[in-house]
Amino acid sequence: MKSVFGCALFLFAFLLSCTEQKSRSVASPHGADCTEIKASSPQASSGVYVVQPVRGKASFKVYCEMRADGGWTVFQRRSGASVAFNRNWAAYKNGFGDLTQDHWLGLRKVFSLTKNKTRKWILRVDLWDHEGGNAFAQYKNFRLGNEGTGFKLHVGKFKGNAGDAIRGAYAGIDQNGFGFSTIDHDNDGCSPCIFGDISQMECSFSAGGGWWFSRCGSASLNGDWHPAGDHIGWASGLHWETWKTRAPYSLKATRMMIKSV
Ligand SMILES: [Ca+2]
Repeated sequence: MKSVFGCALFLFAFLLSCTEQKSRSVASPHGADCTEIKASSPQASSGVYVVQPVRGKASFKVYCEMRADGGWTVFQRRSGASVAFNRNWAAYKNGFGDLTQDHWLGLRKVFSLTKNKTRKWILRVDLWDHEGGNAFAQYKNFRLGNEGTGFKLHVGKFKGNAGDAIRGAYAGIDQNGFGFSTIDHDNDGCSPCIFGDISQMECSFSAGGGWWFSRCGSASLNGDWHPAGDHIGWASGLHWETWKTRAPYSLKATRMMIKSV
């Protein structure tokens, strides 16, 4: 009886060690960015992966949106009010939220991905409204400047059906080439800005969150989230004013992500 028990114990230990070895051998794919991961592992599904940017100092986790047109590294997602976006410079620089849900990856990480000049990057912005509609904006040659430039936004040629809200609905509010602003870090070009009878010093204060504001402008996706029925009329909110021209309309959900080419 004792030896039967011993055998059973041995068998259990053997099976356990086999299972452990099997789980160890399944290494999750990694690469410089989600595009590289998708290219080397075409079957890889959307989820959290570790990336090590080319010439980047450190590796870090990102959410990869794996699509037929390649792997996209997500750096912004909004879908509700659970993660607050009214945060300061340090938070926008370092990132916040949950990678599998609403989050901001962090300007420093996006910079470290896009500073490699041997690759070009496409920015895709996905937008969802409260009525079941969606639209997108895509930009070639996306990159950010370093922290000394305020993580200045650079975008190239636009395509999409949401309109080019980064360059703006009218002249003088082009966000391309502007640094990032938060409530404690002012790069917005307002000192002050005059809108009708309103004088404004800081776009971040009325928008609620940080952005590459240019005399405020037509795009602002990090403002306060507002639910259906209460999403119209807010100066804060998730705005893409070349799509929702009956401004101010706060979007239901947004996603910003980049792909290397
Ligand atoms: Ca200002």
